[in-house]
Amino acid sequence: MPNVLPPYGQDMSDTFDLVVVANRLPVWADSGSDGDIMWSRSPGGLVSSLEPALRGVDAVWVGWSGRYAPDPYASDDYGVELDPLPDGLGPCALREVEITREEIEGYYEGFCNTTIWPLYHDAIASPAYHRHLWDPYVEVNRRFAERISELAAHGATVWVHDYQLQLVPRFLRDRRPDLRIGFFLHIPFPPVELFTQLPWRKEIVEGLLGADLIGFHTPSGAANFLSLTQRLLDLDPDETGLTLGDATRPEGHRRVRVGAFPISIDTAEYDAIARTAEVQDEAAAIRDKLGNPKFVLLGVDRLDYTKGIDVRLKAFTELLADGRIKPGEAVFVQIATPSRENVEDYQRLRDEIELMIGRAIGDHGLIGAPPIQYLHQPMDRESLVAFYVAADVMLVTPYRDGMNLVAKEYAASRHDNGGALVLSEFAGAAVELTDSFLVNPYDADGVKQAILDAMHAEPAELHRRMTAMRSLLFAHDVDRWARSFLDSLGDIATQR
Ligand code: ADQ
Repeated sequence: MPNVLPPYGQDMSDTFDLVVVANRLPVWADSGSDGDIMWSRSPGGLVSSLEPALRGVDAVWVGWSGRYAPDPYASDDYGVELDPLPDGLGPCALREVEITREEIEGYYEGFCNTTIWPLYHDAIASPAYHRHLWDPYVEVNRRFAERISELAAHGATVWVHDYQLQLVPRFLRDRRPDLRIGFFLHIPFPPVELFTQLPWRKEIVEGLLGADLIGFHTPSGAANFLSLTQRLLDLDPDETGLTLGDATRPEGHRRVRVGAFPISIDTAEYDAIARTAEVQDEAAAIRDKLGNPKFVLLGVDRLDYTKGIDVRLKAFTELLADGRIKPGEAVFVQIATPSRENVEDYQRLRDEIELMIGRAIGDHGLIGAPPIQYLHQPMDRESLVAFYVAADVMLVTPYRDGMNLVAKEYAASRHDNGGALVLSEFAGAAVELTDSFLVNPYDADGVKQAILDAMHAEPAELHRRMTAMRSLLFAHDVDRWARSFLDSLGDIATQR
């Protein structure tokens, strides 16, 4: 398959055995100041997560490219040569779904990020329920389904990802009952009491039930979904899914399997990167530049209000104020990737976080030795791993998180079996990483105590905890995640 993103409408004859569908394509278009489009690898780790599933298969990735339709910079040749493809994509073909600027405002910035995202994260921010945001969500989901049905070979496997595309399974099944359809949700699925606030709750549940397999990160996400099917649609779920018996549908009786598939990382790759001399040197240089404090604490997140960056900043600042962390004893480094900068809640969050950091530095800083260092910038993987290697304590304190890959990346990078992970109970990762220092992010004193416990634990204790977490991550890596999802989907389809 050539490395080409073809012009719209010129690739109708190609069909594929595996169709991966996500809001974003793995390559991303940015408009340069001269009007040219520049292509880069998309932010976010879905590409690396799916790489094993794409290897050696006749696959296509369907998504939005970041350019608006109709493209203001369109030339005669709307296609673009992508040679070489970003690492890890192998020979996967890419196909774009056309979305206008206005639709992105309603569908993505609106319904996805101001309705679904907060609602599914415990309504930490108030979800917006607006009909003018719902309509573009339906429209764009329908367009994805149309595009997929053009591209999927007869009997193909379609794997739909995440909260932006919850209606796609139903729309797709209506058009193409021959397909095996899997859906995976990367964020938490909320409890019934919260979900039922949504005016379009039935439509979303019915949309998801178009899939053969619906995967969540945790058993509680799966259980929440199953109880909703009973409450809203009067269905009769069991522990592993439900059987739909609708004689009016072309497929008649159909089993939908629902389960937990906790995503993971390429553990061996993080381990290998961390072992390189370059990364080891870089880690030593980071500690050096920080003034070689006794303790380096680290946070790494997208700048998102769900991540509890404020939780750890408050705890660390109070520990300085209480004198339980001495001046110069510890430095807290917070790395935050810019995120969703067009959404108002995110603009406000950035101001709040930066105000907290400024105050803490003003109140507790020494000349030439601020207790907090803040980087609001994306970083390449090697540099990130160098920070993981340099950090004595990793702080992962989300109010709610589907999984949280940073927690796993930190443990995978600690081939010395050192370092301590402070982890929120409300991250999906807490189900597996029970040897971390688990905290309730709403309990300020508990978070402070856990940070102190992590800083002062005996090396043998840290070694025991880290060894256990690493062995789990080597056994359950991302390769296994992708294979187990696709194998389960294959099993169901053959039982049909
Ligand atoms: P995210 O909310 O984006 O993902 P997370 O799982 O932590 O959260 O993944 C973030 C990724 O971005 C990590 O791989 C991390 O290394 C990277 N990253 C963070 N800061 C960075 C920086 N400054 N520069 C470069 N890279 C950076 C959603 C859900 C999660 C779920 C994942 C996967 O919200 O709960 O774990 O999907 O399903």
